[in-house]
Amino acid sequence: MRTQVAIIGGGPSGLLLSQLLHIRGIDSVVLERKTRDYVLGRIRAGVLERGLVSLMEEAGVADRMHREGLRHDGTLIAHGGDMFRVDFARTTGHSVMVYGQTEVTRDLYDAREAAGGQIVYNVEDVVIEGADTDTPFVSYTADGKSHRLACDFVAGCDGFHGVSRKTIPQDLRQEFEKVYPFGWLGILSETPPVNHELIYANSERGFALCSMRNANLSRYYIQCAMTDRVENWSDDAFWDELKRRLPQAAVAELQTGPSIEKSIAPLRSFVCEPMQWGRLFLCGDAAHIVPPTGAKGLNTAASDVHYLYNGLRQFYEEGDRSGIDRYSERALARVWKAERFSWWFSSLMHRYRDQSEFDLRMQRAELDFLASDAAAQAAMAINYVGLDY
Ligand code: RFL
Ligand code: PHB
Repeated sequence: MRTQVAIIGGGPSGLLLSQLLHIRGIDSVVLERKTRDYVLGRIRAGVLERGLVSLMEEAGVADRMHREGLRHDGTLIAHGGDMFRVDFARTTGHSVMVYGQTEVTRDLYDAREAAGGQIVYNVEDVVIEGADTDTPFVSYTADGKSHRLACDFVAGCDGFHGVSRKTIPQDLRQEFEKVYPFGWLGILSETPPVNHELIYANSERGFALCSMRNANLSRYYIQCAMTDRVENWSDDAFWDELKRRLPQAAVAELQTGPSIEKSIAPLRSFVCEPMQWGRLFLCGDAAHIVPPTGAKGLNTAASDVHYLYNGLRQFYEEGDRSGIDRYSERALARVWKAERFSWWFSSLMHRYRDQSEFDLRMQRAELDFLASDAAAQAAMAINYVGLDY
């Protein structure tokens, strides 16, 4: 089999890239380790930056998002019993879109399938060969048979645990990592959201976040120990703890109910440099991870897709290699800014085991400054709605 771009991974990065290339008449094959239902069962991101919204439009998959997604013009930040609002629309002229990653992925799968796009599920033993030559290929096993997919380029969209990043020889790649000493316990429940905008809360018992998917589907998170297990948290225990971390005004509005999903995610910052090796390009979680505070993971994956798609488009349409040659440099410049924002917002909002009284006063002073200073709020808003590509 032969294609122009072999895409490893059928998560949001791989599917979005495949669909954008298809619009430009560039052929790709997506190789996914799991089934479509498995990928759609992963509850993850909920907030889309304006750049991802535009890419969805360009990919021709934005109709349902515009119908069902919720436009948010600001967010609430709670601390020490108080709550203040950061207004995105007034300070930046932009908003964000609350629309689940599950829905983004579903819309992309539907579009790829409607267009006869090739997605191979349940692939195993994926190996990227000859990425540093002009004739790369990908070998894999599917349905018990070995296959070979020849291509011009390989896009490594296979997430943090995929094979693509490790294909770049170790002596040519540098990895930067910070592991946070806590995780997020999240639940999804068929209850109306506590508020029409998100609430990020710094409380003395730890961080909490009130988010949503739609008018009758809420997503809540609380900071938990890294060693915590989902089985240790009954729904009642979760709601009790959430209430202890939110200001009274929010608790009064909170509607609780049975959880329909419950999971724990560790928090990590990670970047791999460079993001390309010969004809192999890394996209999304394959190259970088951010802690979820500030919702930058999926959005940073989308900005990678933007740079790679445009580089490939220039190559095929104009014979211009500059976009693909500079892919890593361009993508990383934006990745590091998203890393900084996610690290800053995480550091501001969580409780750390070894935090001294001085550290706590610094956190409080920074929150007070953010609550009262228009320039500080503008800096946050610019990052939250998404930096320019
Ligand atoms: P994914 O989604 O991990 O998809 C990679 C795909 O590759 C497949 N795969 C392979 N396929 C073939 N061969 C192999 N050897 C393979 N190895 C792996 C996998 O099965 C999978 O289908 O990466 P991608 O596409 O780069 O997308 C990244 C996003 O999923 C991720 O950044 C976000 O979910 C992060 N994130 C958030 N991002 C936001 O922008 N806004 C948010 O509000 C937000 N909230 C979150 C989040 C992530 C969370 N968790 C659980 C990590 C909230 C949480 C709780
Ligand atoms: C979510 O809705 O899952 C969500 C929202 C905002 C974040 C992280 C996760 O910062």
